[in-house]
Amino acid sequence: MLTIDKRSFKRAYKKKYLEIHGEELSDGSNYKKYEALGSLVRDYVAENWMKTNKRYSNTGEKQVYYFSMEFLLGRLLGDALLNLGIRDVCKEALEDLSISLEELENLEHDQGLGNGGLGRLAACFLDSMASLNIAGHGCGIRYKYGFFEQKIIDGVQVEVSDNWLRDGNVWEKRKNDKREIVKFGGNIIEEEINGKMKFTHVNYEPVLAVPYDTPVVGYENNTINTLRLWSAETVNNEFDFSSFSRGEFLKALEYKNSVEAISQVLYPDDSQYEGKMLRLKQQYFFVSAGVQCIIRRYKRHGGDIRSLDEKIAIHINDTHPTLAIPEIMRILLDEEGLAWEEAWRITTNTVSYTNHTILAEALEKWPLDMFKSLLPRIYMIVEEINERFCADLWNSYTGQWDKISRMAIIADGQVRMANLAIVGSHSVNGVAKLHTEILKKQEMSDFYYYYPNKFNNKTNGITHRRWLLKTNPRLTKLLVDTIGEGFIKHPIDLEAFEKKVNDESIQRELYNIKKENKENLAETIYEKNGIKVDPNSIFDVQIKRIHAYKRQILNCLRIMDLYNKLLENPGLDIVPRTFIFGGKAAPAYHLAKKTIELINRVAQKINNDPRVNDKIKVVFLDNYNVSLAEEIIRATDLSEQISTTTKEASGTSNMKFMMNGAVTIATLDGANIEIRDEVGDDNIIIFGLNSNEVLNYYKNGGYSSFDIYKNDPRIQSSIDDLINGKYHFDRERFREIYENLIPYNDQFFVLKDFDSYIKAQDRVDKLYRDMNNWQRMCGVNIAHSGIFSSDRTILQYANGIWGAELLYKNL
Ligand code: 26Q
Repeated sequence: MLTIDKRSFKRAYKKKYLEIHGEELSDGSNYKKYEALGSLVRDYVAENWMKTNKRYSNTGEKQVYYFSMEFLLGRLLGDALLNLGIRDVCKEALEDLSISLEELENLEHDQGLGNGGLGRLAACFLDSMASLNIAGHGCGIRYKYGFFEQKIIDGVQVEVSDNWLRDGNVWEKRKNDKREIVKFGGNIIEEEINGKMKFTHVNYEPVLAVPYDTPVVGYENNTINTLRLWSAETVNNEFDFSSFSRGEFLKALEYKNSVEAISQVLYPDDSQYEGKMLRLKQQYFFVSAGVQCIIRRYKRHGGDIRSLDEKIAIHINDTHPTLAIPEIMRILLDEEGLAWEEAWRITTNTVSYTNHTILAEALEKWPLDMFKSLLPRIYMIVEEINERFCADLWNSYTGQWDKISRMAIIADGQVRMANLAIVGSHSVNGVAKLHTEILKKQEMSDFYYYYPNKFNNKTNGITHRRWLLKTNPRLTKLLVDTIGEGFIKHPIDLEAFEKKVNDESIQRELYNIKKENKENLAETIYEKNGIKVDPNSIFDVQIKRIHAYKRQILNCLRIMDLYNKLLENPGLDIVPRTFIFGGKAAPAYHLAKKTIELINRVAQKINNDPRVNDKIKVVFLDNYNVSLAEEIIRATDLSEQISTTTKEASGTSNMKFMMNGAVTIATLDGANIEIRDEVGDDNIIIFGLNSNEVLNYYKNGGYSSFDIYKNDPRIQSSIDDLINGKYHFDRERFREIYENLIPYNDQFFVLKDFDSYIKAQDRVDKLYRDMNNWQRMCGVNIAHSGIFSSDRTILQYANGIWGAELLYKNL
């Protein structure tokens, strides 16, 4: 922990300001003040960063590398100040200088190198690894453009590029001396030398991978780990001036652009299979650079290549980095000269894999010819892995062609990344109990029966440092005042709060804290959307990627239904509600974009109808990202977790909401099940089909949305409102949504769950009227949220998968 007093902080800050801007502090803009503060904090971090790296070299402790296409970090300044333990000093010192720390913090551009849950999980895991003193580092891509910025124009999502590096990035450090070369295309020459095969890669296109390192600050423990993100450059970065004289400069420029394209953009797509060559290039690019650099460092410190797996763990975040498996094999075979069997043992012991989705569309498969021409040597290795694996399968399942072809890594002209990830790793985990059970019993059952010991569950978690301490200082203070500081290092100790939740004065405090947070959010809503919302109404929130399986449509239909009821019966006694939505749709995902438009149209209609305005309002907040999530989550009364059961692998916002004292309305899907088990049925509102019912419908059919539509006049009128011009003069505008629900028979059981959802919402209305009991429920949720700290999750990964010793225990 850094000790620094206010006076020396002020002195250092003024000096820093002068140093980087060449002018006096009082003259500068807030952004310049932010830059100086960021730069000073980075200086504070630098020494411990170096010491941590030294410690890792000296102790030889196992190094864990978390490979991920996405890291959704959000802003870093507040996090760093909190974890360094200097936030209060810094805040007070800046106040003396008439500077507001919050204002500076809000100027930082979100680091949005991720789509959603998977990317944010990676960020939470980095924070927990550093805070638990685990030598765990991130490896990914430094996208020049992050996840697109969303604007809503006329109710419609418009995507704008996220040029997050435009004003510089104080946190990253370019490391020229740690560059790697990644080879694409070309041919492989095979020769036999002294009875051994030798493979030489020729005519390839070399791409330079340049690392940029970002410090990951552990909580008050002096540990600073590293997130290493790779950027693609041409090997000869300078312009070849001779090409000018030959008039070939356009070609040279084209080449430069094509190389740099590799780290240009994050694919804004977390649902559909995108068969883009560029994405395959991105995957091999960062995985190859990462693996080469890990092995180089390991050898530099005298490590024996034969015991690599004892000192290195590589974790792959979904299948996106699966090429790490053949890449390690390539280095062990071709560069280290190991025999296949030994290389395979080392590789599989090193790699572990997490699956994050059971949506079939999201399973990655690559066309063989693309794979072969882009990665010729890697393809040969994958082919051999497949041949050996299929031969083993043949021994166990002789004659069972169907099973063998289902399990094969290469089949139907494609390379199946999930199969490669399972075969080439020693551990496969799901991210919540139900999800893991579905993987074992359904999606991956062939593999589960073949490798029962590889499969395990690691229920997701979130870092309570960002999502409670940083996000909700008011609630944190109440918790510290009532149960002491222990929970900060041991979040499970939040349980002590349960004893206090029947205390009326605590209930009142919880109410007041939520009220203040709601007032702040109401201001933001007014600034962003010009809508006045009542902080006394129930803040009912659904924020997440827009996707059919997450069922924003169910929520929206229920609002349309409530609106109809209020028009029919203006005296209807309901607790006023503000429905808040946020989330981005993949640009090519038509239905999701229509959903956004529908919500905005419904909002427009309802918000402008004075007949219902003292009862309901609807708000769609644009450009949902980590920073906006922080503001919304601490101000939420009701957390909507209403996915079609079996479809949401875990969900993590559900955990953030409960930790901030929201009550959840949920289906028994993903980690909602574990949340229910923790808080008990009285403190969560559950509705809808259970997993067996859903699986049964998928397997045996028997569901007809039309029957429900026909027999329930209430549902019928809301559905008809989609196409009768009520929400858009162009009646065709929302036909796609209508068709998904009725003629296409509602794949996600929106109509089936509708009635039970309405009843659950009526229960919410009743419960909210008893404010003491509601706050008691909120308190129980907070008290039971400690288990969902990612510290718990990371300890389970460290002990159960990585075998990472906790040399510097901080528990
Ligand atoms: C695949 C191919 C081509 C282009 C993009 C993709 C792609 C990109 C991102 C596929 C999937 C993703 C991201 C998936 C994701 O975020 N899954 C979520 O992971 C969370 C953390 O485990 C879970 O809590 C969520 O339930 C799960 O949806």
